[in-house]
Amino acid sequence: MTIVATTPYDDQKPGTSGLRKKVPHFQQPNYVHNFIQSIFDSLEGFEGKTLVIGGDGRFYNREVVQIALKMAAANGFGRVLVGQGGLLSTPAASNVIRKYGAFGGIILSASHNPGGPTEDFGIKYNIGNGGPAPERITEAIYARTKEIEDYKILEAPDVDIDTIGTTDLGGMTVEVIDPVADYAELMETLFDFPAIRAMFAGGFRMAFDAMSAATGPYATEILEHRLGAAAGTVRNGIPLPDFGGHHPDPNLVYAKALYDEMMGPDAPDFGAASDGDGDRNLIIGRDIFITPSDSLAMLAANAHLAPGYAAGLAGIARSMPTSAAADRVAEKLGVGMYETPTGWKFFGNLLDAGLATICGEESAGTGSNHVREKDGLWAVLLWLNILAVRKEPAKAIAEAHWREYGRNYYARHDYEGIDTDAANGLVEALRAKLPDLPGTKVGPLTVAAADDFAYLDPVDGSTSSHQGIRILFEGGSRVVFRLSGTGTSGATLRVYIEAYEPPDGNLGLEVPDALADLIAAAETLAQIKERTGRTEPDVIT
Ligand code: VG1
Ligand code: CO
Repeated sequence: MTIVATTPYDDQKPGTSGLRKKVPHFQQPNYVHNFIQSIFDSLEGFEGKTLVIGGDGRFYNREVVQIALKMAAANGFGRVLVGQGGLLSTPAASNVIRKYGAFGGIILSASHNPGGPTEDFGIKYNIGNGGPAPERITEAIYARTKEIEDYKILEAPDVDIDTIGTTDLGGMTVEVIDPVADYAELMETLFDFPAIRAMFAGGFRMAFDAMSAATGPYATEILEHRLGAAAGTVRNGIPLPDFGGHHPDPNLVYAKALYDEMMGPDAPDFGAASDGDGDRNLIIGRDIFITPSDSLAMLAANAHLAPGYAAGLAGIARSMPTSAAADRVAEKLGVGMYETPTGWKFFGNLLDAGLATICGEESAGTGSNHVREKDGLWAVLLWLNILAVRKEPAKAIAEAHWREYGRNYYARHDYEGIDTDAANGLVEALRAKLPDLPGTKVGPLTVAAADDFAYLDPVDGSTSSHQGIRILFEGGSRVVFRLSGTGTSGATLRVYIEAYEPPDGNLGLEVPDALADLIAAAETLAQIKERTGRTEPDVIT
């Protein structure tokens, strides 16, 4: 074991989901080592215990796996479970941590951001429940990065991570595991595979875009091999270090080809896509895009149709910017509803305490208590299970849902790579005017309430403030403003827009029409044009 002297970097603060930077940034001397040592220095009691390591296969994944292995050995871990080829989707990593009782895990991913020598990379620590480290730990890691003086590493040749089996690394056991097997087995316990298999055997056609990212091997094994979907159902199924040059974000911009196909004359019955690390999902039925917020609500309303949820839900949780569609389902089911800040780490306590069974975010993340991360393929399989039982198209299920609960029209407008000072100024100005807003008119709308969202965790009593500016209008519509915590260049402003139509209201509007007054109000309130110089969002989801 070698102790290497190092000097701190001042920018290793974990964001919404770990530390994310451009690859060249991570390639600075000791940048990766400093961060991994700071993780280990912030933990206690892992001597001899198991660590899980895996990533989404993007550029630099393999190199960092080797560094993490040698540092884990030098720091005293007893065993590391690493996905073959260094690959583990984020939900699969969460499952492996839980299943094998690991102390924690290091997940290498920048999720839905592009990969390649000049694109994004990320490192995240997950705790023993399989979920992202809570803020108390990420704050400790950040504090440590600012004063780190040395790190521990084993001087050893690289470990063969491509061959399944067990090797020794300086007294630590390294087990290279099949990244798919445990995950596929878990899915079989949750869903009615025979019913889904029968649906495919009956001619049901599906298109799944893995976006040349981590989900490919999982989707191919589960959909095509175990469920009998036609060969070719999974597209872009081989994970590539640069995702084939694509942007692995499953939304209507980057998965436009799939969308167009699903709206076209020869559309398959069901379309879906996942992101770089496999924790997000896009759901498109024939002739209908299901917004992630709606998908959460519809999955929650129908979850009992799947064996894993037949006993019903304990509760539902959603991030604050996610639409309130799921709230209406929780109300009808008579179960708890929890509203958390953005980021999956806030769901961990609710899931561990048995308060929530299903969680979701407007950013295409849905999941349940089966792991402690959001899970793209899980959401797709739950949809398939529901379709197989109800024997109706996704569109009919969505429309029936709206007729029962009403419809939350929803869109998110992203302004990417804007000047950081301008973005902070915009948020500060909004914050300053909050007390005066209630009662004021913005176009045809009247502000009912406005605040800066703060969260009190009902399980551990911790608080998180400044989690987004909420402006609620009379009638139940709202606009939310927050800055992204996952970007790697400049700032990204996210504006979340939601309008509610009751069951007897107008359920068939085009989304931009339904939201037009709110979009105008967002501009008036935040002065987006004036402050950022942008007249249009870069991405609308
Ligand atoms: C975004 C999403 C958030 C999600 C996070 C991580 O964060 O808005 O809902 O949990 O990404 O997802 P932000 O701070 O940029 O808005 V993933 O798939 O990157 O692990
Ligand atoms: Co992701």
